[in-house]
This record gives sequence, structure tokens and C-alpha cells, in this order.
Amino acid sequence: MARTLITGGLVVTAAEELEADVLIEGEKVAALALRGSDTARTWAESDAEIIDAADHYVVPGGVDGHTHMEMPFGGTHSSDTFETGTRAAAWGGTTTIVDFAIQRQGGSVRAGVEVWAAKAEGKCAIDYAFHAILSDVDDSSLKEMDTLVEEGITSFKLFMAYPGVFYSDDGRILRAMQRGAANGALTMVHAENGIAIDVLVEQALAEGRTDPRHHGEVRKALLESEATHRAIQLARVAGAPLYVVHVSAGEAVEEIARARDKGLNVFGETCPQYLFLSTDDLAGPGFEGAKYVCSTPLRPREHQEHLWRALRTDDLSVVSTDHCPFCFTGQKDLGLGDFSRIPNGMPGVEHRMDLLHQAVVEGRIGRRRWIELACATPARMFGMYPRKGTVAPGADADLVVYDPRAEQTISARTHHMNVDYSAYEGRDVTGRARTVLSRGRVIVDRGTYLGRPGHGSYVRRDTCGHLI
Ligand code: DUC
Ligand code: ZN
Ligand code: ZN
Ligand code: ZN
Repeated sequence: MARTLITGGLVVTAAEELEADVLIEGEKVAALALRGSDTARTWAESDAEIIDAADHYVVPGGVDGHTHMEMPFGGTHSSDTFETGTRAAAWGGTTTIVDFAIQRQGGSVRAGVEVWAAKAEGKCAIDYAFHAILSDVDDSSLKEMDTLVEEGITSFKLFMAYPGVFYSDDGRILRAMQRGAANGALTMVHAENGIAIDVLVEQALAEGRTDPRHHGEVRKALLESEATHRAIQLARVAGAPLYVVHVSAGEAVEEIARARDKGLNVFGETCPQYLFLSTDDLAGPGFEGAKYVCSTPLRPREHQEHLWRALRTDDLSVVSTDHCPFCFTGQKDLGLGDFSRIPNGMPGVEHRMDLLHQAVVEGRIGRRRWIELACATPARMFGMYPRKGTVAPGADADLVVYDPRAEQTISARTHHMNVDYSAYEGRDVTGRARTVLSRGRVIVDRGTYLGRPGHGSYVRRDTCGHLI
């Protein structure tokens, strides 16, 4: 079996920081040994291939629990395929994604999963798993939930937004939550009052308010917090754990914090775009704001401090990307003259680890919290821990040798995502993945891509019942 030794680095996990060497055997981490110990000296003299990590961190590969590769939306598809999107993720030190398989209205949940499995099969550079989106909750889809959970799809997303497309009413959401409470699945909710939003969209367009910035104005923070509150109460009634995706409004954070203070199994996720971007970007010149159209929308800058505080207090527990890229030319411009036709979503899978590391550099969060938010908690939340999300004997050797001092300027000219703009164009960040391993194989090293489509394998996830 191939043996690789990562020497000289500072191992950082959610739990600890250790000056330790990491021995990899095949696809797994075999053992850690403290620097200078007899064990470490014995390893150094063996025939293991050496990766020098002096002056670097050795961290678990990132786990991005929220991506949308090749997602159909508004007559087009998000522009990254599983091949291009997972390659870009690898460049940025992310080694596992969880994408969303969509049940079409009138179709079965399984049919949606099969479509997504076919898109991903043989294409991925890194490991991948699926959540299922329920767009049509009825007796047969509820039954399907049970079998899918047994097959490793252990989380289901419901939309309180997008009437006529993905939307579920409260009764359907309650039923799905009840089923999840019974079969151990985690219910995820897109919490925005889509019925009310559609009224405001119609009024805005009728009044000639058609620019991208109106996307943010109609999708009001109050309609996010109202839906968040409602989702929490429904989850309480069902006795189900709840995961609220892409939280952006301070008022929604307050709802989650209140629920958590009561001891409820309610968890919140946010994304880099809500931490680093704002309605100032959405109000950019001309049609530029379309680059920043996503849902939930970007908020006024003052919301950012609420999100950062919640990341420190654990009222928000995960940072994922909601990576859902659409090209500015040819896709976003479908909404010229009508913001409601701009495909919703932003690129981000490549830069999550670095943007969050920038928050470490700036003293907003600590190093271990960085790994907890980006690796360990998403792995645990979605039933993949400790196989993913940590550096420990028996874990998959998904590892990143991270250079905390490397300077980079984010730009569409140098990124690897298949999209013609960067939401962070020109932003300087300190820190970068130097060497990335996926299940023991080096897939990125010092600016060279060494991975291949199909190396990434499907991860069958455990239930999330342990959260209760
Ligand atoms: N929000 C987005 O911005 N894109 C995809 C779906 C979603 O809920
Ligand atoms: Zn959503
Ligand atoms: Zn609290
Ligand atoms: Zn999403």
C-alpha cells in the first residue's frame, strides 16, 4: 500500500492544533505522531513518500454542504458541471461537496436522484454526496424518503420560496418534517415567504422598478425572518431537527438564536457572499448588479456583523457556498429589463476556504473555528464525520497543506470555475491551499492540477439522528 508522510506542519482540526506528522496509508490517515517523537523519527526513515509542510497548516479538506452543479433554473443551467465545479473546488482546498438532486413536480424523488447521479458519475475530481430537494410532497414521495435514507441520502430540502417551481406549503413541509423525524433524516429549509415575495415582485415590475437592485428590495429581511420563524415552529410540532440554509438577515439569525437558546435542534448555515458582499454590490452600475443576484439576497452591510457574531456564538454553525454560477453574458442577461428573470445564484465553491481564512487573519474567528465551520460541522451535520472533516486515524486522507501567508488576488482571470466573472474580483486575501489530497492522492500541488474526472466517489451518508 502506498505510504505518504506529511511532515513539519501544524495540524489544525476543529478540536486541536498539534505540531505533528501525518502518515497516510492508501486512502486513509493511518496515524499522527508528535514532532520529534520516536514514532515520527521511525516514519521519517521509512520508504514513505514525503510531503514537506514546514511553515504550513495541515487541515482537513473542506466540506461544502451546499452546491448546485448543472442546476436548471429559469430556462438555463448553472454553468459549472460536476467536472468543472469539483475541479475548481479542489483548487480551493475543498474535497467533498454535497449537491442537491431535484425532484421535479409530478416526478418521483428517486428519478431526480438518478438524474443527478448520472450527471456526477465519472466526472468528479473530489468526493460527492447528495441531498434531495422535495418539490412534490405526497404519500409516495414520503415513502421514498425512507428508502433514500437507507441508501445514504439523509437530508431533504424544502422551499418556502419559488411558488410554482420548488415551493411547498406549510402542510407539505410539516409532513416531510414528520417523516424526517421518524426516519432520522435532516430537514433543510429555504426560508423565504415566496408567496408574499411574488406579490412584491409583481408590484415592482408594474411600477417600472426592473433593475437588479430591486431583487434585494422585494426579498425583504422580514420575509426571511418570518419564514425562518414558521419553519422553526413547524419543526417543533414535528419534533424534527431543522437546518436553515443560506441565512442572510440579522432578524433570521435572531429567530435561530432564540430557538437554540430553548435547546431546540435548529441549525443555521450562512455563505461567504453574505459575510463579504452587500446590497452595495447589487446596486452596481448598469446591469452589473445581476452578478450578485442570489436568494436569499445580499443584505445591507449592517447585517454582516450579526452573521459574524452568530458564527462566533454558534447560532450559525456552518459556512457553505450555495455555489450556483451563471455567466454574466448569456445567462444573467436573461433578466435585462426584468430582475425577476435573472437566474438566481453566485459562484463561490473555489474561494470559501480562503475567504474564511481571511477572517482568521483579521481576527474575526479563530483557526479551529475556521475548520469547524468549513469542514468538521458540515461533515458531522450531514452524516460523514469522522470519515470527512477531520485529521484522525481512520479518516479519509482528504488533506490540505495550507500556506497561511500566501497572498492572492481573486479574479475571473485566474479562477477555475466555469463562469465569466468573479463576485470577489480584485479582492486580496492571505492564505491558499498549496497541496490538496483526496483519499490519499495529490490532486493539486503548487499551482499544478493533478486530479482527474472520476477520481471522486459517491459518499453514502449516515443519518443525522445523532443530532437529537
Ligand atoms: N438560491 C440561489 O441563489 N440559487 C439557487 C437556488 C437558491 O435557493
Ligand atoms: Zn435555497
Ligand atoms: Zn444563543
Ligand atoms: Zn441553494
